[in-house]
Amino acid sequence: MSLAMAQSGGGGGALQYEPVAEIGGGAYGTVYKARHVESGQFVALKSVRVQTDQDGLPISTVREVALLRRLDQFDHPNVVKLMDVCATKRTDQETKVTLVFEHVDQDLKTFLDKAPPSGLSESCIKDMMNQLLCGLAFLHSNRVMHRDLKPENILVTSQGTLKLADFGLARIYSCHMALTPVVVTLWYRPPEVLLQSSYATPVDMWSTGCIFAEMFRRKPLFCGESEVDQLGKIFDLIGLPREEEWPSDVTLKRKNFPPYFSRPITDFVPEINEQGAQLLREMLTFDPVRRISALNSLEHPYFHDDDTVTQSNG
Ligand code: 0RS
Repeated sequence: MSLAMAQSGGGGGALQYEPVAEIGGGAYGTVYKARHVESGQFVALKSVRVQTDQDGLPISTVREVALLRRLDQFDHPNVVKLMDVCATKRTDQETKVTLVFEHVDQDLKTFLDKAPPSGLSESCIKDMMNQLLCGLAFLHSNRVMHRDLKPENILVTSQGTLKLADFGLARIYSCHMALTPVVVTLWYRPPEVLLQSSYATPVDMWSTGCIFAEMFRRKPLFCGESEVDQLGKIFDLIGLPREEEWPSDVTLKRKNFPPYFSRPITDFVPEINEQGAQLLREMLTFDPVRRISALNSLEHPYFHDDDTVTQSNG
């Protein structure tokens, strides 16, 4: 690990790459498309500034980058590849860490925006959901959660391979984010995060449910403008949770909400089939403990019973 971080001293570091265009900016800083000068290969560069103590990098950054590198060795097809890490010392108190990723041409948001008016085919949605869940099951089995899964950070290659990006740096980001007044989207946030109650891997399964619905609708499922508004939109579908289900350690009380009743998924996603609707319900479960996992989702009949119509019609 320390080897990789020290590399920029002798190996040329970020200078090996020439910037091509800005891909996007956000709470994390800016991501650039760049070209590796020697090979001509395109990469995505992300730089994060980290505050350092007397000698070198804070241990949390070293640990997070080491985790990303360890994950990368598995070479999972549905997780974006980390090709290099460069560290450039700025001052005694600040080091710039540049992460070099494989570059992918499109994000899922653009892919959905460009879909034909008739929408995505059932088989395309199934394939993309399967890939998304494979990537997530891999991250979760390595005890990494994404925390901010959304169509903008899910990438789609020209071959139709889906790849998760922008995960595993939550601690590096948080010090930066606290200082950066960017609007973060609430649309993919689960109730427990909106209520500031708990944060674990089920967080990503809620976001996955929102994205599953969006693949059919080609517009987001819950577009809240504030935490309370977001929760209201969620309860309008899943119903107001029972008092026993409401977390006890939160400031927002159940009585602040009107008595919503659960509605059929098909009110919101008319195109979804019965098994898809079942799976989606299990993803959009209020209680994170009872919410379906990525691994169990992959086992769901939605992915395995090919011909639902024929079967149910005899
Ligand atoms: C309209 C908001 C959207 O190759 C894209 C790539 C893209 C990458 C790539 C590879 C590895 C990242 C990007 C990455 C790293 C934070 C990230 C946050 C979000 C997304 C990726 C991140 N605006 C235009 C289209 N767009 C998203 C923003 C694209 C399009 C092509 N190729 N990222 N993003 N890691 N860190």
